[in-house]
Amino acid sequence: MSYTVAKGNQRVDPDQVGEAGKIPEGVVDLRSDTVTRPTPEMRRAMAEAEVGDDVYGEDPTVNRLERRAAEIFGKEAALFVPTGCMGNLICIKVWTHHGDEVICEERSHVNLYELASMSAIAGCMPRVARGEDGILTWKQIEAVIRPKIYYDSQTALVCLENTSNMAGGTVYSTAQVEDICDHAHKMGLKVHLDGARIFNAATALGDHVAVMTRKVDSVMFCLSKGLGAPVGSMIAGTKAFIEKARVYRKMFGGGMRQAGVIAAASLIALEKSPARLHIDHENAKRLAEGIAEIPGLSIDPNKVRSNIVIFDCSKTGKTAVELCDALHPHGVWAQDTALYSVRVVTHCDVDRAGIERALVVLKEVVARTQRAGAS
Ligand code: TLP
Repeated sequence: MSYTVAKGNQRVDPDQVGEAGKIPEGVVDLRSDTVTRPTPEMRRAMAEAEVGDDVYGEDPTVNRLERRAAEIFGKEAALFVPTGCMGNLICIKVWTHHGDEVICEERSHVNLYELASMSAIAGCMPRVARGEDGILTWKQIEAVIRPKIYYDSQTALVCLENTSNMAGGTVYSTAQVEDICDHAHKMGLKVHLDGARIFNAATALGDHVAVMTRKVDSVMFCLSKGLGAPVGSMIAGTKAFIEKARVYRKMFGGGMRQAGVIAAASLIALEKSPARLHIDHENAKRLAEGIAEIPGLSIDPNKVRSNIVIFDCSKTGKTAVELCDALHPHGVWAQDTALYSVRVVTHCDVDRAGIERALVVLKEVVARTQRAGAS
């Protein structure tokens, strides 16, 4: 059996990637906010970064990034990790034992897109619940908690995702998160927050990440998505938690050496990018409103609160892959997320003109596929 990158994901021919890996001129790449390129300021900071061996704790730039992240999140400590997946896995590993269950939303990243690492590596079972628009309530969580009986596997952790990616970037309010934390803690359960896009959630709520994550036991957030850094995520929590997390980071192969080179870009992302995320949200709203007007496509723009737009294309008679393939030659790149679901994500490398162009192309391509279907 051979594995490939899904068609909707890999749109640049790896043998034809241009100079410095640039997306071809004029392409509106809406596949994900992971596609963003470092800004000139980030590249300069990377070139000039002070570095040391981070496995020895000697990289001054990584240390600065970790202190700053902890400070921003109001947590005792933070740890720089290569990816969001590794960050989530480390947190799950710290809070659980083999044989435990982890409660998460059905569409959550830890359940669907982390190659079952919580089972394969941490030895845990995901126990899923379905939340409306990806948002779990305590009632839904409580219903799947295992009784404390010795012949039942035990629930150890609740894992929330804010924003909820595959539910279309929906947002937990701080009150909802805190309600879950209060109840979970009373039952001796820990709460981990996959906050890959926590700054998008903060922008949507007009709240501060330190307030939003006050009660969670650990939080992971990504620097390499909407914040625009080329690589990296952070996890944050108590000092004792981060001490354990550091051990698992090394065990999972994530001990980096002169990582200050990438931490330097991350510091800029952390300080500067949150303030501009509202632009991505406004662009996502415009995109959703435009998509809602295209015959054959369905989305409720009122539900779009951050930078992710997921629409249904079943009425076009085309699958999501077929639609993404049809858009591609016209320079609009989108990603299929289910048979008839297409995801478009706004980010700092797409401006309003790009959004308008994507809408024109989308309208024309859908109309053409429907005409072709009718003839
Ligand atoms: N999300 C990617 C894909 O893996 C789906 C994307 O394009 O959105 N948590 C959440 C909520 C995420 O969306 C992602 C990545 C991760 C964790 C993992 O981050 P990385 O890719 O850095 O391991």
